[in-house]
Amino acid sequence: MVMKRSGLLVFAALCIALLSVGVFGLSSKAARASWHGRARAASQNTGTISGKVLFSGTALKRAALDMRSDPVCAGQHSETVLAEDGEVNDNGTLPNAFVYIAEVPGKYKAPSTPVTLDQTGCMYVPHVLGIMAGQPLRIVSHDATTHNVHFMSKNNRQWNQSQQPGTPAMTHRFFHPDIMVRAHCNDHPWMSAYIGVTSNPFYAVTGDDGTFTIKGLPPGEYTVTTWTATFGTQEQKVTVSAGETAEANFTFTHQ
Ligand SMILES: [Cu+2]
Repeated sequence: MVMKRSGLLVFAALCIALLSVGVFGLSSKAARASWHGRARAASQNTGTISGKVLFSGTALKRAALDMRSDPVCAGQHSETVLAEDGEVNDNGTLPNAFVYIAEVPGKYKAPSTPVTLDQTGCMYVPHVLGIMAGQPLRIVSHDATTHNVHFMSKNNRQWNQSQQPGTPAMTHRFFHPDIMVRAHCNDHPWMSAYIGVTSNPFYAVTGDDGTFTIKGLPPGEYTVTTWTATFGTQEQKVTVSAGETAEANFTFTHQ
């Protein structure tokens, strides 16, 4: 009788031990799962805005650039060069639209990596670019003629520098946000570029497919602005959620 009872006790103790191992195993599995969940949440705590800049209507006739005043410039083009402003892509979208978010909470440090503005074929490449306030702008020339780079800023000092052929790159910084700084060349009046100077890295320039993507945004509601040289500027309110992509499309037409 005594033996039987102690046998039962041993059996019960074994059952409790097995049960607790099982429970412990389960709870550590649950802990691991929740740790993975947190890690995933940390990498997905920002969101994206992406969309298209569309054009509705008939594209404008773009002016032909007259480069005859400088044979070095004219001699670099075998075909007529059209003004870039007003260009519409084949798929009905706009290139060279500057999409940005003026107000984003927090402070963003300007990258030390320069953005390059090239002068080639007596044209600025790219025609539209974005840069953060304080970030270096590297200005290079591939032309065998003298250029005069003139930045007509609204919120920054004007800047006007000649660049001789074969001379090293020049560096310039804009210290205050400025939408847009127009660049032009005093020697070649057809040359123009636009520089969007921002206080944060949340901007994009559309290319030949007219799309843009702005990543890494903290969740929140933002005013997204799209600037174009020819068709004006539009704003749109967009809500960004963590780990998701919000869509924002803009449609421009003749003003
Ligand atoms: Cu020039």
